[in-house]
Amino acid sequence: MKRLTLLCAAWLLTCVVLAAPGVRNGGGEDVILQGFHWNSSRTTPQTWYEILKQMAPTIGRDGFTKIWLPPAWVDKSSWVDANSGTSGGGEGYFWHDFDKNSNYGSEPQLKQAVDALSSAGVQAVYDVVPNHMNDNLPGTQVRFLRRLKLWRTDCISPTPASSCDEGDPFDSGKADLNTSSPEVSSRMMQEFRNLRDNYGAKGLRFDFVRGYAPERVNLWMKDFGDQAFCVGELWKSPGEFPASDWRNKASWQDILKDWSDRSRCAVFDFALKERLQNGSLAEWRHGLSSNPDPAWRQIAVTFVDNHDTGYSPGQYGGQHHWPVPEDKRNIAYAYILLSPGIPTVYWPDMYDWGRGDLIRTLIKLRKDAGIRADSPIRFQSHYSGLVATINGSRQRLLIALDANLSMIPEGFTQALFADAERIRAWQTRSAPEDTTTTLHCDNANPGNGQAVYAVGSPVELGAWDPAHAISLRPTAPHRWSGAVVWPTQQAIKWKCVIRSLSNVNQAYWQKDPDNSLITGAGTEAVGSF
Ligand code: 7SA
Ligand code: CA
Repeated sequence: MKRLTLLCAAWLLTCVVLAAPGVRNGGGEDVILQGFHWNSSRTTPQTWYEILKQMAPTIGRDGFTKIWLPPAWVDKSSWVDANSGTSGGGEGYFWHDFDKNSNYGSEPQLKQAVDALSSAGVQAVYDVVPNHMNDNLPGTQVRFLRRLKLWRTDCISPTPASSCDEGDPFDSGKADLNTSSPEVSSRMMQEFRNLRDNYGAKGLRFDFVRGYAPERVNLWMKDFGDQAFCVGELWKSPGEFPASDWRNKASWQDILKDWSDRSRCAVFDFALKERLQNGSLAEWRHGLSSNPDPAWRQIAVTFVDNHDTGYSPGQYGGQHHWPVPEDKRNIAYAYILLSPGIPTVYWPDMYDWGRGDLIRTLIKLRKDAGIRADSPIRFQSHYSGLVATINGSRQRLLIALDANLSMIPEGFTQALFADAERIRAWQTRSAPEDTTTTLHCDNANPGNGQAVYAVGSPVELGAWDPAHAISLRPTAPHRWSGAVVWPTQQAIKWKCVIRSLSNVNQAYWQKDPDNSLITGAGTEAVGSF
């Protein structure tokens, strides 16, 4: 009887876990292609949808599992910015109707492109823009009557605008829709269902999510498909929140995780983007995609650039609001494609600017290793540049980006050397679980300006290079200790070493023989001078 009770309890627990409303991140094994750039709506003589249909087999073969399509709704806006001397409009972000005959091509061409992509194993994620619409041009499928407070501006006087907008205004807010109005919200829901049922939409990219409530996105997604993929574009730095708002003092990661928790959607990793732009290589680890908590890693849709931040082929070079510099683009793609999170590749980087071979190789390496959105990543910060191990479901990867890692640890085979060896990756056959071992060095008497380190065969201990040994700290008289996280069941050799704090080459080694251990066999190991 007892055994039966246990089985039932386990079954119930499994049900609860499975039923728990998880984040709609597509399962965490996707590689996404941003299937357009800023000038894609202006391509000639072919329409963009014709190009997508033609490229569909290539896109599938290159390893992409999802494609982010531009907004499908017709946009006949046009604007000139006298200050910057630029102009634009028609890209879909100032749409006036749900009509799918847009500057990207005709409705039949859209359907043919999506069918071709689906046949190539690539799912369509549609970009949707519920925050605002062009209030100057009449639509036929969308007729919001101004009398029902359907627009933000209808509520500005005498009631405050906030009563008609669940978030920020786009520009002046004149074009903002009141997404909390039942008529607006249900009309959007109807259109999302239409994209799903008649246009092959397997997921949605929500534009300008700062402009409406995350809970609204959750409501729409419950109707569109509670397990379908969704990703929000929350591009809003902490400083853009009012001083009274907790997010004004929070990190980019906290702001993104809060939005994802409330919408239950994945989110573009602007925390990583900010580090790519402003941080050193060693600080790229502070993106959402490398957070120590897998629940944070798994919501991160990583990218190097997109149609706003990056350059685009064609007029004005696109928008390039915040581009990653040319000399960092290859290592940035190596990082997002071999790391946790859900990587997104920007179309021109893949198909216009000649880094397609590198990206194709990186995608294959990612898939062979079984790297997922929540895969564990461990940074080996005792090297320069970026050195990390990533535990895929099938292989363990070691990556070294612009790093001074010279000796390669046992068990790894070379997988990729690229970009003048600024990108190096090795793989192991299996990806065992990690385990933690505390190392102790006894009879240690470091002098002034000296400290005690552990050095040894694995990359975690500097691959026998004292310059990359890990530092220990005093935990008892003449005992220095430190914890190391590494794969279990590995035969390790190591030594205690006293090293000068100022000169890495001045090292006093523990006498032979090496200390040796099998990781996971115990929780600690002792060496002695
Ligand atoms: O500056 C870059 C970063 O530097 C870093 O050092 C900073 C970062 O914080 C800093 O650390 O990032 C800042 O700047 C970003 C870019 O502006 C901001 C970000 O919040 C801020 O921190 O990102 C915002 O702007 C992006 C373009 C948005 C983000 O969601 C938003 O947060 N991206 C998405 C949203 C839209 C709009 O749907 C799209 O915009 C993007 O492609 C999409 O990805 O309302 C009626 C009306 C009047 O009010 C106006 O006066 C009138 O002029 C209409 C007219 N507005 C026109 C615009 O002036 C014109 O530019 C409009 C009709 O057309 C154009 O708007 C374009 C927009 O320029 C373009 O980017 C829009 C519609 O066609 O489509 C695109
Ligand atoms: Ca709004």
